[in-house]
This record gives sequence, C-alpha cells and structure tokens, in this order.
Amino acid sequence: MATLTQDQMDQFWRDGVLTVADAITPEELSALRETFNGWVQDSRAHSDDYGETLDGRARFDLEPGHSADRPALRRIQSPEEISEAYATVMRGSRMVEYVADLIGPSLRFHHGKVNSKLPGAATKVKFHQDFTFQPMSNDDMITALLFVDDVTLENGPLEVVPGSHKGPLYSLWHNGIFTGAVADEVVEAHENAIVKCTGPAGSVCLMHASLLHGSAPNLSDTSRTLYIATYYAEDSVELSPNALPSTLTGALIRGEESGRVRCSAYEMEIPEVPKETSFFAQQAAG
Ligand SMILES: O=C(O)CCC(=O)C(=O)O
Repeated sequence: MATLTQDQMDQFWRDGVLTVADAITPEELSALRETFNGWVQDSRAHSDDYGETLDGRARFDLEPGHSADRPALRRIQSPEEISEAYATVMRGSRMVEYVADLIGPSLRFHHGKVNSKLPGAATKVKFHQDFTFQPMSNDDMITALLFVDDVTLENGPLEVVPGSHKGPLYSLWHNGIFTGAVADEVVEAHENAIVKCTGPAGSVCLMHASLLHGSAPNLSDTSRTLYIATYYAEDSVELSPNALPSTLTGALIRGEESGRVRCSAYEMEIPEVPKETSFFAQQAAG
C-alpha cells in the first residue's frame, strides 16, 4: 500500500520534486545527528581531507578555511558504509517507502553522502542535474535529500527548477573543462522559476535525478546538514561507471530481482565524469 497520497505522487511527477515531513522517526533523526556531531569533532584533528572510500578518494571533505577551532566538514562520502545509523535509514526508513511509491516496488541503492553547511559556511553548489553524473538505462531515479537539521530560507536550502526534469539534459563540460555545473546562461534562463526547498528536520526532499538544482552558501547561524541517498528502479542499469562507488552500489533495497533491464527511448551523450577529484574541487575549477 502506498505511503504517499495520489496528490503527492502527481505533484512529484509534475514538478520533479516533493518535500514530505516525518520521513524518519525521532530516534533515527537523533542517531543521524549524534553520528554527524561525532564526525565534526573528529575533523578537528585534521587539516586536509581524510579517510578513504572504495576508489581511493577521501571520505571526509573539508572546506577551505577549516580549522580545529572552526571545523568546516562539508561532505562525508558513503556514510552508510561506516555508520549503522545511516545504513538503517538508507535501507529501512519511511523515506525508502516514499521512494518505492514513486519508482518501486523494487529499488536499488546508487550512492550516498552527507552534505553539510555549518553556520557561515561558504559552500555553494552550482546548478546541475544528477542524471548527467550518473546516466542509467531508464530515468526512474530519485535523489532523496533528508533534512538532518531544520532547513530554512537562510541556511543554504536546496534550490530547484520545478518541471526541469522533463528535459533537456545540459552539459557539465565547458571549454574543455569538466565543471560539474551547467552553463551560466542555463541558470539565467531559469532564474525566475527557482524554488527553495525548506522544512523541519526529519523531512525529505524527493528529487527526480534529471531536475536542475543547486544551493547557496549558509548565511545563518544554524547548520544545514543533509543526508543524501540516491535510489533507482531495480530494472535500470548504469551506463557509465558509478561516480561515487561504495560497497553498497547496486544493492537491492526493496523488492525482488527481476532479471531484466528496462530502457527508455531517450537520447543523450554518455558524459565523461572525471573521477580523480572531489565534487567540490570539480565545481571550483569551473
Ligand atoms: O547540498 C546541497 O545543497 C545540494 C547537493 C547536491 O546537489 C549534490 O551534492 O549533488
């Protein structure tokens, strides 16, 4: 039985985005926060990115200006690999039921990360579409952005262009450089349509992977931490190597193996996504 209402599902398919409250229990939320606060404490002992993920890149990404006194931990790659709290939410929370209502019943896990903007953090995410980082044989793919903190208009909320998931897909390459961001003209053309996704901690913003989105720096004195997990329909296959591989890549989270592949009749260039640098380093190069 569906957990989302028909109106919510219709809104998702119309806008490519839907924010829903109470996507995890208060206990799950406390466990995510406690774990994250522990990671922030640990980060005080480091001056450079640290830890290691499956492909050798750092697990913990520090913003320039990070120090022991003013920690600025901005990303944790694949937190489900190292934390029971994050693994539990990724596999078994209400958030997963919402995703299954939309693109299930059978789901696989693509990748996960924590994106944090501590108070005053300068981190800005330039506009992009996730699907061009991770093309699949069909586009039943959802990025679930779970609010670990209250997300307000001031603390760097996700900004989206409703309806943009219906196409086109825009290039992330400009003048021979991979920037992980669409061209400035694309953002300017959609400027008046941008909407900010806010809500209390424990809410989730469900975003179609082809939706144009970004986010601004945190100008407030409260932190904005998101746990971001991407899921795809069981019968979809990756068309390029996973940009953020983990031991859980492709894991079946809900339902059954069908033994088949479903392909959409759309055309796109298979993008080349350089793997040697982090997302933020790529965006900074643009
Ligand atoms: O952290 C955010 O505000 C946006 C995250 C995002 O778009 C990404 O990491 O791809």
